[in-house]
Amino acid sequence: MNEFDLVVRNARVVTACDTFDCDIGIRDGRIVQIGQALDVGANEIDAAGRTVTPGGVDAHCHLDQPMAPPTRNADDFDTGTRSAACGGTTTVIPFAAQQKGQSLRAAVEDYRARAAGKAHVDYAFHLIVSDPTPTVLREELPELIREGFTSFKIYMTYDDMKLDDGQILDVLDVARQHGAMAMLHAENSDCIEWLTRRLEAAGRTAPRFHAHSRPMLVEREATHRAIALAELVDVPILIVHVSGREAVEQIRWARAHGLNVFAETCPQYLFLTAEDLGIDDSYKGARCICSPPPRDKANQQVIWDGLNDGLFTVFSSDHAPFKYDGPEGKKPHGEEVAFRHIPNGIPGLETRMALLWSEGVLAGRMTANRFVELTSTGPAKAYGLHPRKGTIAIGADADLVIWDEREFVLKNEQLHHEVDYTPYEGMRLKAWPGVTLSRGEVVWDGCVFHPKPGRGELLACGAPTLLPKRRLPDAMTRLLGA
Ligand code: DUC
Ligand code: ZN
Ligand code: ZN
Repeated sequence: MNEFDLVVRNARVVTACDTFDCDIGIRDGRIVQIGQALDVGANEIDAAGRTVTPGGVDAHCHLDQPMAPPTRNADDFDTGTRSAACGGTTTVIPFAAQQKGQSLRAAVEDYRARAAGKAHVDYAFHLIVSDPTPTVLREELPELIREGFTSFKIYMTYDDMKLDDGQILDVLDVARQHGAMAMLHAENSDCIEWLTRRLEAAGRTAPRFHAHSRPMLVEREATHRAIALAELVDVPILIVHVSGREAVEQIRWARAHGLNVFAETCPQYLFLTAEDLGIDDSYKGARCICSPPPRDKANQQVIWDGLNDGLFTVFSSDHAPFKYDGPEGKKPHGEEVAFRHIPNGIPGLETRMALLWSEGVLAGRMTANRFVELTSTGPAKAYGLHPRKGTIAIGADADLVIWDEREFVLKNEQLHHEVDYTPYEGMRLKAWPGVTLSRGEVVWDGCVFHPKPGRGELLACGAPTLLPKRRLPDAMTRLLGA
């Protein structure tokens, strides 16, 4: 009998901190040996001349998230994880979203049912807390954290989701007491509403005015406020989908003052600008409507700088898939509508890894180790999945990407999501995953997807491991004597 189910031979392995040549021995879905000239496995993949990185952890994507009709996500756990696998992502973390008036537990059970039997790669859930009732704060949230749902998103905008400052403090306090990670969508809701009404009154309702309704100021103000609220409670936070300079400056300020403020950014803030929402009133710009909106070239450079100098911990897709054509997506009921009514979000699960590998690493803008840290190790640590996920090490899940370096022009028809466009159509890329292994099984071989719905497992997350275990008593405990 072979010692290994699979050996990946002659790999140039890149982790967040090291680069080395070796064979990887895999048994029962885990990495059991790393070395040279390993024994023959039952199966073998020769990776000679190719780089092998940990499978991607996409810590921000939306799959089959319940929403008000007619709007519906184009991808569910089947098509979304298919697309993830073909793009080199082996763990996804979408959101179990609480509706106002709904129990958080019910939201999780509903979402568990939506995922059951469908996923091709492993997944965990973040929670979205939109109704922090006393029961949610005192019972449901602490229980769910204990059960492995250790991160939750807080919205500062969107009427059906947003919390006021007092509610945010309450939820952050639960994160502090139970060691969870709070993720903040930082945009000032009232400013957006005020600007939107002004634009509508002036007849400016084309897709491109979405960007005008959410200038960087609204992101800057909310980022500042989120940081202040977290400082008051004395809890680490992670600001999601940071778009440009003004929010970055707030986060740098917080860091310089010793606050534990982490940050995420996404491909759209590197590769798109507000002009992709339209330079005239064409409806096509609806395809690139997302929030915060993409900014300009100068802000793209600010994001590149933050990726390289450690400001960002996480690089996610924020895959929020809506079809351009069709009544459930960007044209609700089949109609071209004012920007206020256009669903926010763009697809990106499948392109996230290759965009950053091509335009970051192979274009000489980023080290390969930093790429791994941002796309895999950082998110795994932020959300309590490391070291099972996010690295190549003995004992870790055998989630691997073997890269093929070849030039090609990206086309939506090559992708495996259910969305009828990619914002990156026509981009010239230098690489794509040649093999994706999920717990030692080939799910993508560079040409063909190997479907096995239901093989993906729901992961219980531990506490975030970006920081040392909390020293006690902390400031809030001292203040309240609790
Ligand atoms: N925020 C997200 O995180 N995703 C899609 C839309 C949004 O506003
Ligand atoms: Zn958001
Ligand atoms: Zn999102």
